[in-house]
Amino acid sequence: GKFARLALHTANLDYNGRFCMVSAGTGNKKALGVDRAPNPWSDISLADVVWVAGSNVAETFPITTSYIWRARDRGAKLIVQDPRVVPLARTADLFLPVRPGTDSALFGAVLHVLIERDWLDHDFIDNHTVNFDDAAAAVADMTPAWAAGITGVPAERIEEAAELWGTSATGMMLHARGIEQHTKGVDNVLAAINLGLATGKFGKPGCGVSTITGQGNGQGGREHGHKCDQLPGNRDITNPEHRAAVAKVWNCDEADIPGKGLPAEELIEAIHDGTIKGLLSICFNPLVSAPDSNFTREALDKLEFYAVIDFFLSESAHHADVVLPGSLHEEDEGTSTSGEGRIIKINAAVSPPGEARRDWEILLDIAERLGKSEYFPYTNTEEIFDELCRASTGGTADYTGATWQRIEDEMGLFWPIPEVGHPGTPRLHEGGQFHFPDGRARFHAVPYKLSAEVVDDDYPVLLTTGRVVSQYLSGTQTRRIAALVAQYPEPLCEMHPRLADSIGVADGDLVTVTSRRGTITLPAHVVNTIRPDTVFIPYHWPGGQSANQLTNRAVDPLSKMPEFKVAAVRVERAGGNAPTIDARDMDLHEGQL
Ligand SMILES: Nc1nc2c(c(=O)[nH]1)N[C@H]1C(S)=C(S)[C@@H](COP(=O)(O)OP(=O)(O)OC[C@H]3O[C@@H](n4cnc5c(=O)[nH]c(N)nc54)[C@H](O)[C@@H]3O)O[C@H]1N2
Ligand SMILES: Nc1nc2c(c(=O)[nH]1)N[C@H]1C(S)=C(S)[C@@H](COP(=O)(O)OP(=O)(O)OC[C@H]3O[C@@H](n4cnc5c(=O)[nH]c(N)nc54)[C@H](O)[C@@H]3O)O[C@H]1N2
Ligand SMILES: [Mo]
Repeated sequence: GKFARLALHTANLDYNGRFCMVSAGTGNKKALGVDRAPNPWSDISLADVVWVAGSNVAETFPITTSYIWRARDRGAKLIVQDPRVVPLARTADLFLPVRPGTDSALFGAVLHVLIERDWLDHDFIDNHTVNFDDAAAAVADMTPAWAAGITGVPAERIEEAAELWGTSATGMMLHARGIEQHTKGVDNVLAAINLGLATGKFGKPGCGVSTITGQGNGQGGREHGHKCDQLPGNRDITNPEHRAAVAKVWNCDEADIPGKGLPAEELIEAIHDGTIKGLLSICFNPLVSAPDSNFTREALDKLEFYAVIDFFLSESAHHADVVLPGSLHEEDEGTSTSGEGRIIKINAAVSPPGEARRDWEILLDIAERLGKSEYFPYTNTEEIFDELCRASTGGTADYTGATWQRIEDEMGLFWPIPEVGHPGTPRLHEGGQFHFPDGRARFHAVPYKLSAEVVDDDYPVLLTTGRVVSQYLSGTQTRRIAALVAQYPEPLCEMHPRLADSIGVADGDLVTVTSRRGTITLPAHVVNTIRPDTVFIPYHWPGGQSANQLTNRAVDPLSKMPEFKVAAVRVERAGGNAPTIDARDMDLHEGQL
């Protein structure tokens, strides 16, 4: 962040979490005043009910899953909300087979039932929150019967979810990209938090509504100024006091820090329309990971100058003028902040090979060539960390008391750590204290909205995208590892037998999937663990195998998160005379999923 602002002097810096957990971050700040998981993961094991909404935890967060098993060992109930019977759902007490893009209707109906049955924590609502009445008014008409029509989840299961959540003394809800990567991702998160606030499930052991952050340092990245609107300590780049505090530590004039820049998808659009002509990217493979990849490719081709820092020649790097070989995390030393808000230390195991350099050394060298070395006087990464801690002092993500020695000795430290010697803060909101001047959390009224794209005669099937266990993100690393490629060598189009029958394909047959933006051909994977009106395609592959040829660039108005989890598509048998089908008629039959 400091390099972009002071060495390149650009406002236009953003981070790949813009495609990952920004909807959760925005929702958390609006409702709780702070963007961090409210609990350490050890709280998951203490919950009497665990509700997993839009996360395939067993495949994407195997370590987090073990905390859920510990809760199960104590007898905790498990609710899973997903259009697919993901591995964790096989053992759930209650499965909510939600139609992609309709989670806020489901959460709204659960709040409706909680109110109707008075499964509320009135003391908590009265003393620690505001705006309950607005939230309640917004769900007055959201009956389970109404929500069943929208979500495809039977009304009785919605009632059962409300009962499990509303009558359990403790409960944790965990959500990830399934509810967040939507044009109403922030709404979904706010609707989920409403359920925690209504039942007083914050600030106590075994209680919380929490996002499961994605990438290793996804949390740290969004705290310390990689975002277009942020400065270290989770500070706001448009706030004069915040700017002045950071300028003091950076030893620059406040006016030298540029203002708010464009978020990632708008950056790609500004490149496409010619407003931005140069790009430096580090740890980013937008040709595979950004929505609407044909549009992204056109944008990259229009750049007058493109430099990439990566350890592999990624698909995006093929479009670069200059590629600077950077480092793997095994080759570098520093801290990373986990999804729990725990700062951990990563130690180098090996040195970068050949002409590769450590990422931070590359940035420092570029700063020097630009004549800005006065701002980057570091001789090692510990000095960078110490400065970052000072810059965070007084911010929400306050690292003041963190040192490398303590992080090593104490197996990580949870922020805020506002003074030297402070023990850190594993659980937030204890005593019902939230990060607002009045200390109260905010309920939000969440009306139900449609996704940016809805199914119609031409594109009658819902597409959702995500991950498989053996591949990682844009695949630059895992597509090179034979044992992982052997497990899942190419993307498959997961579909229900009823959809497969209606288009005349069997498991393994090639299907062509077409959206308004692109078309790809891939084998069908016929499974009875997905809603019949939905297909799922993992996104780890480039080019003609890329799910992002199909996805939509529409973003959430507040978080600027693209809608990776819903697009309207046509699915046909490849090459053949495709029978016409209407998956809108393919709702669940009683007893399915
Ligand atoms: N093996 C592996 N692990 C990973 C990664 C990886 O690439 N590979 N990536 C890491 C990163 S950066 C991230 S962000 C996380 C992501 O972790 P997750 O969010 O768990 O993974 P996804 O597969 O993106 O999506 C989760 C689930 O959302 C469901 N879903 C789709 N649409 C909807 C919807 O509208 N509503 C609901 N309720 N559910 C829906 C999908 O069926 C899917 O099962 O995983 C991390 N861990
Ligand atoms: N359709 C669809 N698209 C999605 C998603 C989805 O669910 N569906 N999920 C989104 C999510 S949650 C995420 S997080 C993004 C991820 O999107 P990206 O961040 O673009 O993908 P990555 O594969 O993590 O990494 C990008 C590049 O960084 C390089 N790299 C990794 N580590 C380092 C390092 O330490 N130093 C350097 N210099 N380079 C490094 C890798 O080789 C790779 O080329 O994708 C998003 N895109
Ligand atoms: Mo992510």
